Amino acid sequence: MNFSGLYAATLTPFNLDETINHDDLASLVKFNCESGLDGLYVGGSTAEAFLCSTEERIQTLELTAEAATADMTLIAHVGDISTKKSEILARAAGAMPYQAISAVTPFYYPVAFNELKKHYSDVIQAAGKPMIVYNFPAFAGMNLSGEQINELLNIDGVVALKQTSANLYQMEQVTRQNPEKTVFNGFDEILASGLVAGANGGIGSTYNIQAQRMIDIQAAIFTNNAQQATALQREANVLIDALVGAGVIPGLKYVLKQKGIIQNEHCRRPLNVVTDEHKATLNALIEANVC
Ligand code: HMN
Repeated sequence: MNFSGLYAATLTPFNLDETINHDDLASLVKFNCESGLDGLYVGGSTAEAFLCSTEERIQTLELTAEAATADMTLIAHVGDISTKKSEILARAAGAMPYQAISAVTPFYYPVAFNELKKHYSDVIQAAGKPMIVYNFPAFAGMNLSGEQINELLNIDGVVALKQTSANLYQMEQVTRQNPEKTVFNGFDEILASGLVAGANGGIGSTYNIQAQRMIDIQAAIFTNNAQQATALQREANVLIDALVGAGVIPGLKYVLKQKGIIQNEHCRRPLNVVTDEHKATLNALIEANVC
């Protein structure tokens, strides 16, 4: 199966008491299914996965798969710092209608590269589904070289890479050296540049509120319209700058609530609460139809 395309990294709506709000979750999944995107990347950083228990992460995967329409490609993020926990999540995702799994490189404890390769093989085996390796040096703290990324892409069962890095030279090298693999751009603020460097699609949090713009950026690049792609990326980045200022996850939830797609904007502590100043910035962008 070809996984290339654009995917929204899903959010997990919470009630004020930090329990998962099922109605909001279903509503957001339906909204994303009607956005023209190719699929959903479920249970990743944007979903506050590392603030949730393993049971909650499995429940979120279940609820999303139930609410999603059949035309969406579903990727389950099962990454964790523990191989054992990742295997539990992978086994659960393996039994659900997900087309692939993905896992961020384990963080916090230093892991030798051989152990990292074994981690991915074990998780792939537990799921019995194709794996998308998730490289995110800034948060995961693991700075993989191009050669190491190539080695990970050559593990049995690895079909793709989610490259959340602003290193566009590495993006070009990895896509050139692995033409048969899918490589996703992971930072929305450089989608146009990532696609020019060779990415075959993107996965991002801000796609939840600017799906059409991301689709248009990809279309502009694929039709050799660099000027149009730059203009659209600049529009996108005005919004992304405001979200980064507010805190990306709380900011996205705030916008989705203002637009009536979810009713509860709460995040898991200790994530930020959006300040009045940032609310005003986001409100102005909503009023100006930027999102
Ligand atoms: C996920 O794991 O949920 C996402 O795929 C992560 C995604 O790459 C986002 N990265 C982070 O949140 C760190 C981006 O969409 C990011 O939010 C966006 O580029 C704004 O910086």
